[in-house]
Amino acid sequence: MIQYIETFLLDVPTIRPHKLSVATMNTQTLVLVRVRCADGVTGWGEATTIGGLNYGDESPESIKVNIDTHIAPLMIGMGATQPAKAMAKIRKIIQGNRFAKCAIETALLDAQARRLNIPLSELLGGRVRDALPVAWTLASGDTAKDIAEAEQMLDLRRHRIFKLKIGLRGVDDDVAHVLAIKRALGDRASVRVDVNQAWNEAQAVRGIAALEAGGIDLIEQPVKARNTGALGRLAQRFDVAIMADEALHGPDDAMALARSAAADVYAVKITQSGGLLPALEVATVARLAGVGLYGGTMLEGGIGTAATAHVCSTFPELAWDTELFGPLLLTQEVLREPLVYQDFMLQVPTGPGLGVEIDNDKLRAMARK
Ligand code: MUC
Ligand code: MG
Repeated sequence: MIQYIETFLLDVPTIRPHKLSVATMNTQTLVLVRVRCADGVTGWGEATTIGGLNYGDESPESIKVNIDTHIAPLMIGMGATQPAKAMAKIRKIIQGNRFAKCAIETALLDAQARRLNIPLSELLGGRVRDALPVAWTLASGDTAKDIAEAEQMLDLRRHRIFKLKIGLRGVDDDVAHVLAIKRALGDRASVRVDVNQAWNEAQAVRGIAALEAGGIDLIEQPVKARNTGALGRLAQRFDVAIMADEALHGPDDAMALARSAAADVYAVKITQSGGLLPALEVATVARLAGVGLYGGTMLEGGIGTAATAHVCSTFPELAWDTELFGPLLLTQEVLREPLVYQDFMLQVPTGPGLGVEIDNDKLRAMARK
């Protein structure tokens, strides 16, 4: 039985300012959820947003207050050993709040996998891979700094896929910035861009043509999320792969985008999908529609990153790798042992549940008072 649900907000400084078209992040706020069950098992979940309400329609504070006030009271007393049943009830009663639902579902699945003494991936159907290639986002806002950062990541053998955040400056300035980085890195790295919806269709046509000619591999969410018509026209017009990110809020969007052939690749995010089980559905729609998969992040800390890693480890195809670097952007760690990044990959944890443990002393020190 679910006995007790607690939520925590942790404000963690980033290692450097992280500049997106919608926000500059100097801290990331982690929302952690602890679910305690009557049989003594505890599960953890996490949700993060980007720049408060700059990126999406949930904030860390709204996630916490909606769990505390509306979701947790419904769940107390429910059977803890049937996470899918509990979540079906929550999804029926609670509208929206995908991020809050994701955090809760993660905690329930973590608890159940711990109870069964298996890694979470095995509860989700079983992993087909033990390590995931991880992209790094270059978003210092400065071309020379970004090149130096990329060189350092290559030297450390931590990343050889780089995603550049653009859309804050004019199209020509952004293209010059991206192509300078691509020229410096050459064939040693895959260089991709995330426009975070900043371009209109005409700007996108101009920008993507130049980026494609310069050897860029992937263009993420160039136009507004709801302008899926333009996204589809761009996907058809260009050879370079076009990825849907903000346009994708779960299985229904995955299906609608597939029907209109609006994207070549989906960024699968557990929070944007509304949980791990809906994220698996997004991936299934993509597979059936011939859309490529990419393991996306909302810059989560260790809990949310581990959860996404377990989900992605079950994908038969993961053509575009992942960007599960969230914990590496943060200056502090709330886990007892950090996730392992080596040889350009994140190791999918092998212990029971999420396979990571919260350090309670660190949690106490880091939690917002
Ligand atoms: C996004 O839009 O993809 C992912 C990586 C990063 O730097 O920002 C996020 C959000
Ligand atoms: Mg994106």
